[in-house]
Parts: sequence; C-alpha cells; structure tokens
Amino acid sequence: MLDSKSVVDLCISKGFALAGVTTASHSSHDAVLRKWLKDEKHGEMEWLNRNVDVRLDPRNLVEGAASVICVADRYGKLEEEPLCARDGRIARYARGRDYHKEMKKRLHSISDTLREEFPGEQFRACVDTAPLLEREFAQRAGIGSVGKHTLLIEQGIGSWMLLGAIVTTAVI
Ligand code: B12
Repeated sequence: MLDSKSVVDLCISKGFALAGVTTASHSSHDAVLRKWLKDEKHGEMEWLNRNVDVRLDPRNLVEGAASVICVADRYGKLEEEPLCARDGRIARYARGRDYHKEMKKRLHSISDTLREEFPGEQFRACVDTAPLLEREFAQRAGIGSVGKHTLLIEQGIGSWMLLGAIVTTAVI
C-alpha cells in the first residue's frame, strides 16, 4: 500500500509542481467563513453561500473521507509575452488550456492508480468544482502558506499556481 511520500511522488510524476497529503477534517476557519458570508463579502457569488457545511468539512463532501491529497500546478511562465494591445491582455492564470479540465484529467489518472492500491476506497477529484477550501487544505498539506493577498504562496514559486485536490476515504 502506498504511503504519503509515494502518493506525492505519483502526483509530481504527473507534472504537478507541488503535492502533499493532509487529514480530512473540519476547517480551522469556520467562524471566519461564516462571518465573511454573513457580512455578504461574497457579493454576487451566491453559490458560495450554498453547501457551507460541506465547504467547511470534506467529510460532508465524501462520506467517510480520511485524507485530502493537494496539488499545485504552476502558471504564468515568465517567457510568455503579453499580447498586443489590440487583442487585449489575458490574465496569466487563464492562458492556455482550461486548467479545470487539464488538471482534473491528471487527478483522475492519479485516482485510477490509487484505486488499484486502495481497493474499495472512494476518490473525488476537485479543481474549483466542489465546495472545498482548497487554499486552507493546501496549506495544511504543507505545500505553501496563505499570504496576505489570500493566495497560497510558496518560496521559490510565488503564488502563480493553481490548486487541485483529491478527497478520499483512503487513509494515506
Ligand atoms: C470564489 C473564488 C474567487 C473569487 C473570490 C476570491 C476570494 N477571496 O475567495 C474571485 C472571482 C474574486 C477570485 C479571484 C481570484 N482567484 Co479564485 N477562487 C475562488 C474559489 C472558487 C473559492 C474561494 C473561497 O472559498 N472563498 C471564500 C473565502 C471566505 O475564502 P478565504 O478568503 O480564503 O478564507 C478562508 C481561508 O483562507 C481561511 N483564512 C482566513 N484567513 C486566513 C489566514 C490564514 C493564515 C489561513 C491559513 C487561512 C485563513 O478562512 C476562510 C475559511 O477557510 C477558489 C477555489 C476553491 N475551491 O478554493 C479559487 C481560488 C482561490 N482562486 C484562485 C486564483 C488563481 C484566483 C485569481 C488569482 C485569479 C485572477 N488572476 O483573477 C484571483 C485572485 C483574487 C484574490 N486575491 O483572492 C486559486 C488560488 C491559487 C493560489 N495560489 O492560492 C484558487 C484556489 C483556484 C484554483 N483551483 O487554483 N477567486
């Protein structure tokens, strides 16, 4: 059976820059999130106000969840030139292929490998698509820390990275 180091290595072999594993447990920022929503800081993003109990605890997303595998993909390579003024400029994170699809494909492939190692366990890949506090779990998994600008930042990489996760019932 794979241990967390082997799972991290598997994620890196799929092209992710960083990976880590943490326990699926309740958010440490329950009160922060609830106040943020009560103060209507989410503006028109009404969907953030739905499934709050799920967002605060991955065990409400995947019943019996034990672990969260967190990954980060880099974006915004410095050699990318800005487009000419006539075409407008596209935010770095949005250039190239749709990261939701691209990262999810690799997360599904990792899940397929892990299903063989952990028969009978469930694996749910998430890239923005599920109510999960991706930054908080990524910090817990040790792949960076949440900066004052609210993004996950890692020394040497900065914060130009996109996050994804696999919530699983497997104990890793
Ligand atoms: C909604 C959303 C947005 C909204 C609102 C942003 C926001 N403040 O949350 C909008 C559309 C504005 C947005 C913009 C951007 N986003 Co966005 N967004 C999300 C999404 C889908 C949900 C975030 C969420 O739950 N917000 C709710 C609020 C309450 O969360 P919060 O402020 O982080 O507070 C929580 C914790 O941080 C914690 N907390 C509070 N204080 C502290 C302090 C410390 C030290 C710690 C550890 C925790 C902590 O308490 C809260 C509850 O846990 C996530 C994906 C996901 N599922 O997580 C991507 C995500 C956060 N976005 C991302 C990106 C890349 C961006 C942009 C850079 C894109 C761009 N270029 O425009 C900007 C950056 C803007 C910014 N500085 O926040 C990435 C961030 C990657 C990274 N390096 O961290 C994510 C993770 C998407 C991804 N899959 O990679 N985003």
